[in-house]
Amino acid sequence: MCTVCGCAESGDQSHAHHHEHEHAHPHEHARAHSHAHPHTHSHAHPHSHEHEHEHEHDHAHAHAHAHSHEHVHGHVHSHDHGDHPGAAEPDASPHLDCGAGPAGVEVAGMSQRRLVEIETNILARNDAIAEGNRQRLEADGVLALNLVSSPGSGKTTLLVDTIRRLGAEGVAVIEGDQQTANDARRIRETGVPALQVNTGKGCHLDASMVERALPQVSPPGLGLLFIENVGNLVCPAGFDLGEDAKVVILSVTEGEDKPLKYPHMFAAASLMLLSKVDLAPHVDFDMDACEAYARRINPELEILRLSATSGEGMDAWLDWIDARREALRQRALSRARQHLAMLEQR
Ligand SMILES: Nc1nc2c(ncn2[C@@H]2O[C@H](COP(=O)(O)OP(=O)(O)OP(=O)(O)O)[C@@H](O)[C@H]2O)c(=O)[nH]1
Ligand SMILES: [Mg+2]
Repeated sequence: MCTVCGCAESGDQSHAHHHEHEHAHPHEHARAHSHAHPHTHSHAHPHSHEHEHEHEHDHAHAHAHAHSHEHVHGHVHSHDHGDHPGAAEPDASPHLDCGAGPAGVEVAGMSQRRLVEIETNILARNDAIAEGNRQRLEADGVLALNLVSSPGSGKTTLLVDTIRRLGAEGVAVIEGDQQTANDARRIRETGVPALQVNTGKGCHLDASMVERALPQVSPPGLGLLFIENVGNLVCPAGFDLGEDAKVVILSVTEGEDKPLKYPHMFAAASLMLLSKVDLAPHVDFDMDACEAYARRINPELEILRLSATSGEGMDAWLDWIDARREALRQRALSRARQHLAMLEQR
């Protein structure tokens, strides 16, 4: 973990989604459990300094330091390290696997055991808050979608176009970025309330940030909440925010092997949007291969191809949201029926 970002990106679904085991209501992304946990990743990270204030001016190169500090992106469970599910063909060429230990990550000067302990604590706290968010959102009938991707894959552009098509009523957005309020401003231009969360050196939103943001961005009649996470294909994978589903966006300019290189995100997502397909003729990107890689990581991943610019695929995306909202309604209905039946039995 970097203690700043608290990164516990790990693909450790037993943590990231443990709520799914503990609660009666089904989450469609429970399937993330169904496969083994890839643990190949590398990560450039920010870091924690007790004397943070002393060099706040330095943030622009926060990632370039080679400090030794606490951070965990690893796994807290033991698993077979020979198993790299979803990885590309085994490569016999010499390489350094720094994620092969129980923590799934190395940090100079820290034991694997300590790393595992830190990650476990952070994720347990995060998951408890996320569960509170989820219960609150579900009780209010709000569908919350957590949009995750690398920087610039088109999250905000997609949201703006989605809102224009859906209409602004009952929609709100939480925007996560390290700095600036640019994205929240873009969203507000559509007439939808948006709250910008700046994470500073942090590289993902966590459940506590969403918990604090929610009261500020909940208009009456809220039914659909988009959370645009910090652009980062690594850390946001491990942090449950209380969302109904993670939607991973991958644009055709990024290279089709991203699901293999950054498997945790694709394992955690329920839907992959292959974005900017209007650019496909101009770039060397094999969409079929990309989808096959993504399904190798997560066989149940739903995939849609779209372009906010040309409008291609937007209807299917709106239909997907609708279906998700309907599933949420059905769950609420069935909970209400159960409750009624219980009362009648008394
Ligand atoms: N051609 C094309 N360009 C797009 C599309 N969607 C977004 N873009 C462009 O991609 C760039 C990044 O778009 P954003 O919507 O800001 O991406 P983002 O994922 O929100 O970026 P961050 O919040 O910084 O991570 C902008 O220049 C957009 O105009 C698309 O469907 N087609
Ligand atoms: Mg954005």
